[in-house]
Amino acid sequence: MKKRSYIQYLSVPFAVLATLASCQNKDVKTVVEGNVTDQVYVAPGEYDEFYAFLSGGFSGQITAYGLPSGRLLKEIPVFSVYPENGYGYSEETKAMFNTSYGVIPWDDSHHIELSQTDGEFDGRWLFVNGNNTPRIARIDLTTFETVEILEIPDVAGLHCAPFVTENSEYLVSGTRFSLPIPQKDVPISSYKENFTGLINYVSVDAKTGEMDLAFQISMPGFNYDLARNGKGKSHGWSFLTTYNSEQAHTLLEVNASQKDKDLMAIINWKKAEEYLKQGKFTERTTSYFHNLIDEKTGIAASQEMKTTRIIDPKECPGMVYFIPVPKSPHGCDVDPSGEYIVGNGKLSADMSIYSFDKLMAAIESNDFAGDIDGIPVINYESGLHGILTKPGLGPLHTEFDGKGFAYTTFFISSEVVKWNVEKLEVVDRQSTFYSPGHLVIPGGETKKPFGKYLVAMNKITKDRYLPTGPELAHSAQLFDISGDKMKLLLDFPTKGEPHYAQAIPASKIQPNCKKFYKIEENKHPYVAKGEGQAKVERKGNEVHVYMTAIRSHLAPDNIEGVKVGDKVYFHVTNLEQDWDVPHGFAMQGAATAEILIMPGQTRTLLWEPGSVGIYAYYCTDFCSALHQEMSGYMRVSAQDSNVPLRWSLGENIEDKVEIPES
Ligand SMILES: [Cu+2]
Repeated sequence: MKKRSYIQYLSVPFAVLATLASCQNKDVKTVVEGNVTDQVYVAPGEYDEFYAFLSGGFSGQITAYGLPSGRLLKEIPVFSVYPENGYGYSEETKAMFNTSYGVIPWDDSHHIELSQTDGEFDGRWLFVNGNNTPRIARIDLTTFETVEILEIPDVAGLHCAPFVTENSEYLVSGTRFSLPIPQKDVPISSYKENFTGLINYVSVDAKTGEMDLAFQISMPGFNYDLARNGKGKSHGWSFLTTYNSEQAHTLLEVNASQKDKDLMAIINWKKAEEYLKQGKFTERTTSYFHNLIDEKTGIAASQEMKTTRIIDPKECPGMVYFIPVPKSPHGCDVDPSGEYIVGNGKLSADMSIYSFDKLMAAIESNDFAGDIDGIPVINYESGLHGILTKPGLGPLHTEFDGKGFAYTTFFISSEVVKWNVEKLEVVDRQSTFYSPGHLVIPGGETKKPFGKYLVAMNKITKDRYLPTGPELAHSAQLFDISGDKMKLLLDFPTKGEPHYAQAIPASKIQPNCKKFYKIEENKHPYVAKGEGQAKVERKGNEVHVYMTAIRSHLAPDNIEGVKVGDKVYFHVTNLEQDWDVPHGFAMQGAATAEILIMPGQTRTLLWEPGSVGIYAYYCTDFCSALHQEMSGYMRVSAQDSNVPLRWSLGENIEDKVEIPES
């Protein structure tokens, strides 16, 4: 296949492309040189060296892979309901999808951010943004479960999120689409007068990881695209790329491509903290939801938040600056030293690399080319470390190897280019298959990258895998970057659109991984901590079944006295205290398929029987040789029947005492 045909799909002006170097269309079969099997083969019984977390894009999830094998380890449901374990269906997790727009059981997950301490991954939490309904989620890396989701108010398309600061003080995000704030019914053509962009700072509790919207900064109505925070000498600063500085509101592919350059926003968040302390903010009434799982009960609860604090740069000098950046920028990446910031334009032949020291000197000496809405614009040349000229077509994202080199993906010319950050020289290029978006080097955005592997996440995979109808799997490609030249090692298919990823040494997560929940610490209100506590209770038309699961039976396994019109809550506690022994629970005719209950955990399935009869329930996770026998029956009677409420296990239900209705 001809890679250049992709150009036809893109709306990049041809004149721009024609002047640029074209890629070599290498023969696919000869790209892998020599035998690289040894480098990616992880023998049975051995572990991978790294965990890689890939966002699922439009699947709303995250997938964990092992590197270098590319083996899929787990799918972690985040913003979308998940049939495998009942996330979003179980009564405990339903509240995770509450938002100011109602229950939203779907989203588009984009950027993975691992928590950091002193500029290095600490293996505690994983953060990811929901792009469509603006949200940020936190995953606990001891359990690989989503434990918190915070909505971000008054923004749209939260693509620019959730970028972590050096000690996880904040997660920084910016609105992709500016909006009227507060929302109002205005002509779209009044964009320039009525639309505002917000940059949001979510604080992270250093002990618990709990998130809180600390403040928002009101900005001109541009599109905020991507960000990184400073590290080392630039700690305390955030860098965000923005496009559509034309403030167009229609046919952006043309109308937001008018000017020669766009802008990078530079924010001193320590200064913002000072202004916050001085009370220089406006408190705004709005609505957004904070959903948090209680560690002791395992139950999510939602809180509607009603105020937010907005800081206006016009009233807070020294807090926000702009500098021109090549047209339609995407990536905005800070090198491990914190000195260099890579800004690149998708529509530019060159990449601009900024120097933090020079930016600070320019600010110090008021070296400005004017201002936009009271925000000073630093003179382009004054902030530049230099320009990397014509490295490829359509530069997107850059990561670093910790040895002085940067690696940038080129979407249009389908390649990864390695270049020397100090000298601004290209030193190597490798084709990808095809059209890479993000790339990741384990630790590549931290102070200490593990410059051994690079994974390119490609948008198109034509001809790489066996065809699967009109849709093909997206692709991750693993490169060895330990030597002077990059070496392609492996392709592996991914779930959804692997938007961004981060990878961390397994040694930082593996020792802390939880094996089971301690049953004595289970504070769920409907827990049954042993079969002696299994029971059925009626409260009006609600029936609560306190059920236990242990190899190889469910208790109780005979239940009578349930009526049509009841709401039956199966609270199933998995009594196992052993690693990797979940039990499942499914009820015939239930509107949701099943729940999966981890050892020591309680999960609840709601079932509303619609007609009389005998219904079977069973364990869905093949847990023992007698798994098929792990089942039970429920008898459902007419609404006006007088069948008593009874339950049993291992004895005739007729011998059980009748329970009077309460
Ligand atoms: Cu089972």
